[in-house]
Amino acid sequence: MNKNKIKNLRGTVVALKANFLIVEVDNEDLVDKFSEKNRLLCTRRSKLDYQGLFIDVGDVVFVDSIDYKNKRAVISEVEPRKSFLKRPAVANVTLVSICISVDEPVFDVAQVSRFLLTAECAQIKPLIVLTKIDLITKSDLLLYINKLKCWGYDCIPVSIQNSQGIDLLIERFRKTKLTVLAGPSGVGKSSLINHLIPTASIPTSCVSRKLKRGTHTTRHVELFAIGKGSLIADTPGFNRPEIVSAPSCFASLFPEFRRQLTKSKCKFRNCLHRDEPGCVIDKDLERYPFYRESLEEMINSHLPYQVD
Ligand SMILES: Nc1nc2c(ncn2[C@@H]2O[C@H](COP(=O)(O)OP(=O)(O)OP(=O)(O)O)[C@@H](O)[C@H]2O)c(=O)[nH]1
Ligand SMILES: [Mg+2]
Ligand SMILES: [Zn+2]
Repeated sequence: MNKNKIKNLRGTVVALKANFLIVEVDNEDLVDKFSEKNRLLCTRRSKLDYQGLFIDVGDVVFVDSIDYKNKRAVISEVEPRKSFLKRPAVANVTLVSICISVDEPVFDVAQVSRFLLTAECAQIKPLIVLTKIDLITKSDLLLYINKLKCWGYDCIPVSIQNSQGIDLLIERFRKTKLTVLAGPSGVGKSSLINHLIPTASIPTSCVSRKLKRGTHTTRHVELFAIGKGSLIADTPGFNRPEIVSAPSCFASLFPEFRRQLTKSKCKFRNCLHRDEPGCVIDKDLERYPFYRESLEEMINSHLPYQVD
C-alpha cells in the first residue's frame, strides 16, 4: 500500500442508492466533521469499473477526494471479500440470521428449509430467529424449538411485543461482525431492528389480511451499527429462495442427513437416497419428503445444474 492510500479513509458500504454508494467511515475521531453518522455519499473511481469490481453492501472500501461539507467522496479501492451471500446480496457476512415467524405469516417447512439451504450453500452457519412468539402458546413454541433441533439447528425465540429473547439476541449480534437478517416478507425483520436500534426508524407494515403474507415493505439492503464494530443488515423479504445444488451434493446440505451419513455409509457411493438398496438415510425424518420433492424437481428440470 503506498503512502497516498494511508491518507485515505477506510469504511464499509452500508447501502446502495441509485448510482451512489453510502459509506460509513471507520474513524470515530472524525465524528465532529459529520453532523450525525460518519456517512458519505460516494461514487467510484472508473478504474474499479475497468477491473470489473462490483461493489456491494458490506464491502470494505477506501475513499478519497473527501468533501466533508457536502458529505461526498470517491471510492478508490475495495478490500478482498471474506465471504459473499448472493441473495440478499451482502459481502463479508459472518452470520446469517434467518427470521421465521411462528404465525402471520405461518411457519412453512419448505420455505424455512429453502432459506436454510441458501446459508448452507454459502457455507455460512445460519442462526434461526423465531419471531412473533407472543402469538402462540408456550407448549406450541416448544414444539417449534424441538422441530428445529431435530433438523440440527438452534434458534432464538423472540417477540417485540413483550421483549422476550431480545437481550440474548442483542448479545449475540454484538459479538458478531456482520449479521444479515434474512427471511420471508412480513416476519418482522425491520421491526426487530427498530426494536434493537431505536434510532434506525425503518418503515414497517402489517401482514396482508387477505394473502396472509408480508407486503414487501423493505426494498433495499441497509446496514446498521449495533454496538462497537458490529453491523446488522436489514434486507427485503422474499418468499421462495432458489435451491442451487447438484443432486449428488443435495443431501449434504441437511444437517440431519449429514449426521446419518457420517455415522454410516450407503451401499452405493452415488446414492441419491431415494429407493436404492442399502441406503442409510431414514425416510421418516420430517424433511425427507421436502428433500425428495426438491430432488425430483432438480433432476427433472432441464436447466443445467450448478455444482457448488
Ligand atoms: N405480534 C407481533 N407482531 C410483530 C412482531 N414483530 C413484528 N410484528 C409485526 O409484523 C408486521 C411486519 O413487520 P415488518 O418488520 O415490516 O416485516 P419485514 O420482515 O421487515 O417485512 P419486509 O420488509 O416486507 O421483508 C408488522 O405489522 C409488525 O408490527 C412481534 O414480535 N409480534
Ligand atoms: Mg422490512
Ligand atoms: Zn443413500
